Amino acid sequence: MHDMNRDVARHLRLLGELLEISGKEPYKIRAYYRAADTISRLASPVDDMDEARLTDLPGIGENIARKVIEYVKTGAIHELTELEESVPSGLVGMLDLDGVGPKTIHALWTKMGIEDIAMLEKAAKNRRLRALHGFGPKKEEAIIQAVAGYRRKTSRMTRKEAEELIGRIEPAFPGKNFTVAGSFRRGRSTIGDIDIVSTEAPARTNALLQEVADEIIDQGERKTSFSIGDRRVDVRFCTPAFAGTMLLYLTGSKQFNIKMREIALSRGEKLNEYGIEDREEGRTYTFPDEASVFSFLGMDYIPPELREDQGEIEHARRHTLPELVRETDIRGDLHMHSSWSDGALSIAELARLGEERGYEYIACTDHSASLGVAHGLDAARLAKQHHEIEMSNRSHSCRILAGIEVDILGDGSLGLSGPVLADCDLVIASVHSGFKQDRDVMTRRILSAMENEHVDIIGHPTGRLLGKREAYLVDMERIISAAADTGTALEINASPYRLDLDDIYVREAHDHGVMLSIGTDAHTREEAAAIRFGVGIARRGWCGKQDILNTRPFKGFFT
Ligand code: DGT
Ligand code: CA
Ligand code: CA
Ligand code: ZN
Repeated sequence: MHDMNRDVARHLRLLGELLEISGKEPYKIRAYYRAADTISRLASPVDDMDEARLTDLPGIGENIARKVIEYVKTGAIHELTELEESVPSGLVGMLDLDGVGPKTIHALWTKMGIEDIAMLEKAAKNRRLRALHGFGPKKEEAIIQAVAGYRRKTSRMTRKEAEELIGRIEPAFPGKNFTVAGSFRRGRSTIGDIDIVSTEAPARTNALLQEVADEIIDQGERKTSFSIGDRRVDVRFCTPAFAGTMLLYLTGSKQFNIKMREIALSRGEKLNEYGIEDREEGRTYTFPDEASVFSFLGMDYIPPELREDQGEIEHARRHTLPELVRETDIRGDLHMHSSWSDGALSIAELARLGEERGYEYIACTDHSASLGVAHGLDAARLAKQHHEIEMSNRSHSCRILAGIEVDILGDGSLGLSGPVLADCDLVIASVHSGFKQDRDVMTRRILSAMENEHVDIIGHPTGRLLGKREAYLVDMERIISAAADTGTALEINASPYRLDLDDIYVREAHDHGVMLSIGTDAHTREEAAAIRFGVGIARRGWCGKQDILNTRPFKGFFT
């Protein structure tokens, strides 16, 4: 369809929907829907139709024809703009919910004052909708489900959710011959959909997928798409002979693929999923793995985490790629909570967990007692904790560092006094309250924490919670340059719900010579394994071993 026709149809439909939401005359509304339908089916573009030609079309009268022309000329329909401004802005968004139409929205709004998805969800969960004519417990439940589905569709997955989904999909690949590609393989902090390259027999996998998929979107010998838990999965089948180019293509990113294809072209070669065609020789080379593709093109192997067309391709051609930090380089976790505050593990359990993970040290960084965080430690309890840590360190090879995660208060001062902080081995300072401050205030607040001589690390520097809370407003450029000046490390909080700092800031920090520190913020055993997510982000930020604080051996850690 023509872009313009699609836009015009969408705007006419929205005009009808808004009229219906506001409770206007039904005949007028139907006219807009009908006109939208007509235009969306039209073979020729409306751009160059005059009023006479438009009114010849079925269902389009003078009034609507003028609106079409107005849209083509100005990119807007005045009446629609006015209508949009006259109703609460959240009403239209409710149209995105499965099974909720303009008529329902009209009733919800006028009879219950519901103006957006959040209010609707709350009313459904509090069982208030059933008071409305035509609504019952079933409909309430359907709305709760529709909101959940909408949230999943519009939000990206955490890496944890993606891993859980992959675990559910695995049985469809009994030979284990599959690789998860796409943004997941590149180590991105959030995942849109899951892409898989498989060398298994398509027929068998397709049959097995019937068991794990919620809905098969499209099934074939070359590719299959399905949904699971409202998430999308794309599978590409290939033979081992050309798995290299297939995996390279499906790992992306798109920008990376485009640049790689350009490089091949400049050599007189055509790169695609199936191989590299030498146009002069008229033959196609195939590659069983990615390494052989890179070497054929005269490049060093580019780790998936760097494949974003951010300079890595040029470095690979000049053989100057950095050596990235690996999970095995990590000698300890610099952010964990114990049962002294809101964690599940005792100090001794932390030490044993560290031994199991092969760590030399773990920083126990419980919360300080101040506004906002439950079970925080005051100076007296912190001193008691230090005693317990000393005891543990006598009998465990994994040393516990007596750390603290101290609150950065609203005015930039810290939740514990200087002498108390001086007694700690490691001080993380974090914002846990007053997220709504404006950019300049927040920036100065964090800067003053960095200037405090006792602060070693700024915890989760932007404060975002993926899918739940936006980062607070803060000037990261200034934070990064102050980190360089004061020698304060910035945390890569490895929790899959945070991943904060994210890759772009990590790269910037790295470029400014700032030290980064990876901590899981774990409150349980399982969460300690999140360190791998943090390492992925560090790699995406071009960090080597030397850029990460906790690759340092325990001896020399404080020097
Ligand atoms: P996502 O799913 O939003 O987290 O991000 P990706 O990177 O996984 O993107 P997706 O799933 O749309 O596509 C998977 C890979 O396929 C992508 O990383 C590169 C490749 N790809 C997708 N679309 C294009 C395209 O238009 N051109 C080229 N050259 N490659 C593409
Ligand atoms: Ca994807
Ligand atoms: Ca995809
Ligand atoms: Zn925290």
